[in-house]
Amino acid sequence: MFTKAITRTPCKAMVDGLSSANLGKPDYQKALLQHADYIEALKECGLQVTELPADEKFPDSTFVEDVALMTPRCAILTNPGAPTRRLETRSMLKTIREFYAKVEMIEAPGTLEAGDIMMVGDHYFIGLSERTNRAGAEQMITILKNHGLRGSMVELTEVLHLKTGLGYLENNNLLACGEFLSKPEFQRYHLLKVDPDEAYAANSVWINGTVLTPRGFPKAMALIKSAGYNIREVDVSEFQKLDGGLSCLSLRF
Ligand code: CIR
Repeated sequence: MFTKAITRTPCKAMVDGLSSANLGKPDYQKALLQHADYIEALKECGLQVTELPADEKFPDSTFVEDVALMTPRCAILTNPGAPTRRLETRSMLKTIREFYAKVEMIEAPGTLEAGDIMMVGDHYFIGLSERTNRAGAEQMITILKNHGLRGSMVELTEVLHLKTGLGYLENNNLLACGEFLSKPEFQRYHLLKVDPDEAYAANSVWINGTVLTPRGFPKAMALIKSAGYNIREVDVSEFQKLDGGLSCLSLRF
């Protein structure tokens, strides 16, 4: 069960955030409303939410998931692979120290963004992507080991982050699409196969028994419902325009 979450209000500069989506620029006012509803959904799932203020220096800073990994034993500050995001970690360090006595760090030449990490119990799958390199993943595995946890690497080629195409919903249920459907390491799970035309919904998030799903993906919603979950839809269209999914908008721990 999770009890807490950290979010950061989107900044006006988000309209210039990194993107490969080709969906146009986000509407800032709409993004603020969607973000407020996202926080509401986290609270409905029982989380106490720490809301950090907008930081205009970093257009992508609302995607807090990428700059830290929160485990039950320690927190790990990452070293984002995107140069424009690297210094987002500075202010996050101060925040996570309020919650964790133990804070570890990923250091250059290692790069890692925690959108590339999926937790399954005490095992952490780490995607090797354009943002997370082998040195970063190796450092993370060593840190996890030192805290009695485990990690392994997964090569990815089609999507930005590991969790762009995967979402672990607990109880052995794994939402997956595209390149992840055929990977041997995921065959031991009950795969909930997301249609390619609804791939964005593979980034749905389990929080204390409820699954947060993006609005507008009816087939994926039916699939998740059929596995027995309560669903809370959240409209995150403005964040999708920046390649960001539901999980990216919070740190949950
Ligand atoms: C970026 O490219 O870094 C942001 N525009 C989106 C980050 C999304 N984060 C995630 O998938 N964990």
